Amino acid sequence: MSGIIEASSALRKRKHLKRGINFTVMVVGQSGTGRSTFINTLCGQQVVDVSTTVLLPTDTATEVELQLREETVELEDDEGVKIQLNIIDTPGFGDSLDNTAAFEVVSDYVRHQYDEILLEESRVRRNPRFKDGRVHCCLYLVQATGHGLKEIDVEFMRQLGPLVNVIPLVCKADSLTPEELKLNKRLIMEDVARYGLPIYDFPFDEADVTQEDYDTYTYLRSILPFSIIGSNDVFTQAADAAAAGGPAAGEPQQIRGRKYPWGTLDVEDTTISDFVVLRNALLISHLHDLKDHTHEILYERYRTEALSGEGPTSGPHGPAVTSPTATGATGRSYSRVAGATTTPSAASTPRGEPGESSAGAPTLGSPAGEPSAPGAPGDPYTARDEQIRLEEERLRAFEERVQQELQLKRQELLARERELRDIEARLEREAAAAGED
Ligand SMILES: Nc1nc2c(ncn2[C@@H]2O[C@H](COP(=O)(O)OP(=O)(O)O)[C@@H](O)[C@H]2O)c(=O)[nH]1
Ligand SMILES: [Mg+2]
Repeated sequence: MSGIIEASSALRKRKHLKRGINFTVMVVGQSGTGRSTFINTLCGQQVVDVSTTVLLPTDTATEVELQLREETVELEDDEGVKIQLNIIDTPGFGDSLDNTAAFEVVSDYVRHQYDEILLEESRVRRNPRFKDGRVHCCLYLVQATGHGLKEIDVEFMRQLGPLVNVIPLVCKADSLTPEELKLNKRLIMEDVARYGLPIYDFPFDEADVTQEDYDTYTYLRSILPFSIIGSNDVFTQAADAAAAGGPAAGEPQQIRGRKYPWGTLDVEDTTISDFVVLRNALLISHLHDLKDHTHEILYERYRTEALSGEGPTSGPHGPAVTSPTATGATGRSYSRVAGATTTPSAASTPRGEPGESSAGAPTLGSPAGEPSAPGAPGDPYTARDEQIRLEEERLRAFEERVQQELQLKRQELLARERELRDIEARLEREAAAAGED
C-alpha cells in the first residue's frame, strides 16, 4: 500500500523544485509520549535533544509552563525537492492539572501567525522578507492505552481542530499487540465521531481526483489515527535476505530502530507501524493539500471572522508569544510570557464549544456563566465595545508598523545622502589635488 503513497508523489508541484517548500508542523502531546523522539525520527536526525527537553515548573507546583520550541531542518528527497521543515515541539504540554493555559498558548500561537498574514496582506508594500509562519499541520500524540481518548485529547482536538489541521497519532505503538493497537485505533476514531472532533481526515473532492488518488485518500482515512514508533538511535546491521530492492543480503544496512532483549525493531517497518505512510503523506503526497487546506479553509475562516469582528477569532494575539529568541544555530524558541498571554476578550471568550468546528461564527454574547468581556458577562453592548477596542488596537499596531517602516526608510535616505556628500567632497579634494600637480 505504501507504493500507492509513493506513486502519488506526482502530486507534488514541480515549481517548488528549486525554491524549496516551506512547511510547518507542530507536534503536541503530553510529556513522555515521545514527541521529541518522533521529531528526530521524522527528520532522520537529532533535531531535538531528548535529554534537554526539561520541564520547568513555575511558581505553583501544579503549573508547568508550556514552551513552543521551533527548529528548522532542510530536508531533500531523492528527486532533489527541498523542504524547509519548521518543526515546533511543545515541551510542558499537558503537565499541569488544568491545561486551559496550555491550549491557549498553542491556539494563540496559531492565531498570531494568521494575524501576521492578515497584517501583511493589508500592507501597501509587501515585505519581501516576510516569513509565513502558519502551522500547516498539528500532529497530536495520543498515548497508546488500548482505550479511547482522554479528556485532554478530546479538549485539545475540539479547541484546535477549527484552527489547524490536527492529525491524531498513536505513539509508542510497539507497546501494544496488533489486536490491542487495532482496538485502540477503533476506539479513538469512535471518540472522534462521538464528540464531533474536527480532525484533518484527508478530505477530498471526489469529482476532482483520479482513481489512484482516491485510493490513497481512502486508505489514509482508513488507517487513522496513524500508529508510530520512534527512535533516537541508528544501528548498523546485516540486511534482511528477503528485502527486495534493498542492499544485497549480508551487506550492512543502517536502520533507525529500538533494541530490545529479544531483538531490534525497525521504525520504518511498515508491518508494525504507520510511520512511513505518515511521513510520505506529510512530506510528499499531502504536503500541498495540508498547505492549501490551511490557507483556503482554516485561514480564510479566521480572516472572515476577524475582519467581520465576529467569533472568538477576532482580536490580536501578538502578546501571546514573545518575539523569537535564538536557541542555537538551528532554531527559535517561543515561550509564554507570564501575565501577558492573551488579551482579556480573546482569553475569556469561550472556544471549542461543541459544533463550533463549522464555519458558522459563534455569537459574541457568550453563553451563560462565561464572561464575554471583563466585568460584564454576556452584555452585548460591552462585547461590541470590546470588539471596537480590539479593532482599534489592531489598527494602532498597523499604524505603528507603518511609522516604523517610514522611520527606517528616512534613516536609509539620510545615510545615503551622507554617503553621496562624502563622495562629492572626496572627488572635489581629488580634483583639487590633481589641479595642484
Ligand atoms: N517503546 C517506545 N518508547 C519510546 C517511543 N518513542 C519514544 N520513546 C521513549 O519514551 C521516552 C520519552 O521520549 P521523549 O521523546 O523524550 O518524549 P517527550 O517528553 O514527549 O518529548 C524516551 O525514553 C524514549 O526513548 C516509542 O515509539 N516506543
Ligand atoms: Mg521532549
